[in-house]
Amino acid sequence: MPSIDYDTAADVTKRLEERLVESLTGETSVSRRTVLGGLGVAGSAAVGLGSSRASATSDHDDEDEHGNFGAVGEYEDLDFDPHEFLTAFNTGDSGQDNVPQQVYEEDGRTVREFEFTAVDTTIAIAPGVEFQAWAYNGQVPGPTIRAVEGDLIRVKFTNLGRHAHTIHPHLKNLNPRMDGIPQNGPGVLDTGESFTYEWIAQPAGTHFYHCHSLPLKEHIHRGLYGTIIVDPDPERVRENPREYVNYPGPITDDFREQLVEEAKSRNHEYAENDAVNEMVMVMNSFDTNFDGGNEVYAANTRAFGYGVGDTDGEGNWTAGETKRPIQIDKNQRQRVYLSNATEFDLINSFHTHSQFFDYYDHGTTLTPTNKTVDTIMQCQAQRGIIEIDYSDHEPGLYMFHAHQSEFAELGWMSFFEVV
Ligand SMILES: [Cu+2]
Repeated sequence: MPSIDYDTAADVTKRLEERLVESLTGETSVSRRTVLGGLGVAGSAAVGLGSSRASATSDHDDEDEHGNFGAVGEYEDLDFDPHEFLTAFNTGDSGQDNVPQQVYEEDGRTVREFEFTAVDTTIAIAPGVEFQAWAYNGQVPGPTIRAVEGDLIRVKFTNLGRHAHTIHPHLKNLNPRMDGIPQNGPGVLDTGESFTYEWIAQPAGTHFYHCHSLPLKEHIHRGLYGTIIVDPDPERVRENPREYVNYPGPITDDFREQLVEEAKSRNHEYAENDAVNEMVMVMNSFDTNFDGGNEVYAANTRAFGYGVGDTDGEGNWTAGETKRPIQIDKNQRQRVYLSNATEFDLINSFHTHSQFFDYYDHGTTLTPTNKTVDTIMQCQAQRGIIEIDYSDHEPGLYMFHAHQSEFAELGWMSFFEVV
């Protein structure tokens, strides 16, 4: 493949990235997106943009308001790697080192137990640009939880942040005490408090979780959100196929088997799932000057995180920088679990270049809700599954990005590298 494509792609990524960082440091003359106050970036030295809050307008910028002082957990983790996050599923059996977890049986049901801790931390959202985040287990997005339909998800949650937090799951939840809202069950958890949430994993699909403390928009955009994937149970699909299709016609035996096979491909406990390359992308954004509008957009936190950096054109990327395209095997089935955690903007979107894909809104059906599209949009907390087939494409770089062009230019633009 001609390396000029790589050079051009690297150049585009670099120029956009430089422009974004410049706009954040007030060196260009761009509108409300210029950071308030006299911030300066020296070389690649990191600056805490969150510290500019004193000079920014905000109706909620005072730590004292919540009266929560005391022991405060602090992660200094600036090493979040969006490439590792992309494929980091926490199933109870296996997952990330910073997510204590286990699987066991209880009353005939599989329990997948996780320990979550909310902390105040600093995350890198672009080269040299830091954001004062609130984060589950010190990372944004929060850890991806993965369970099988009908399992019990048990989350032992401790709040070590300075504000009061909860975990609210977008699941079908039969017990109001477990809803993670201020008005029910344990309510909000103050600094140092703990509560164990228990949720049945249902329905099968791609779901969302987030803090539900007030003011909601700040607690979400600061970083307290993540994805819950509920794998369909193939045996249940065989018995209740009608629940997994948006199709009123007859369910033939062949169709039923087709649905069961599809469910196996989605279930991490089945070999059929090993054949699929699965990724999690959480579309997110950052209001670095706390003016109620976003300055930086991304999938999985790092602006242009899957853009093109320095390369020799043969898939060898310069070490030390996480920025590189998502490399995929063209002969493997590709599945993206996509969630929208963007605050302040009404919608976000996902668009592929030179390519069309199938989309399963909320991931709750085993047949696509949108067939052969190249753009889908999600409102906040909406999520779904994208399945992309590159088997007939030539190897090389294929761009994907939000088709709000502003979001793309401010960080939400990346590439698949098809090999
Ligand atoms: Cu919160």
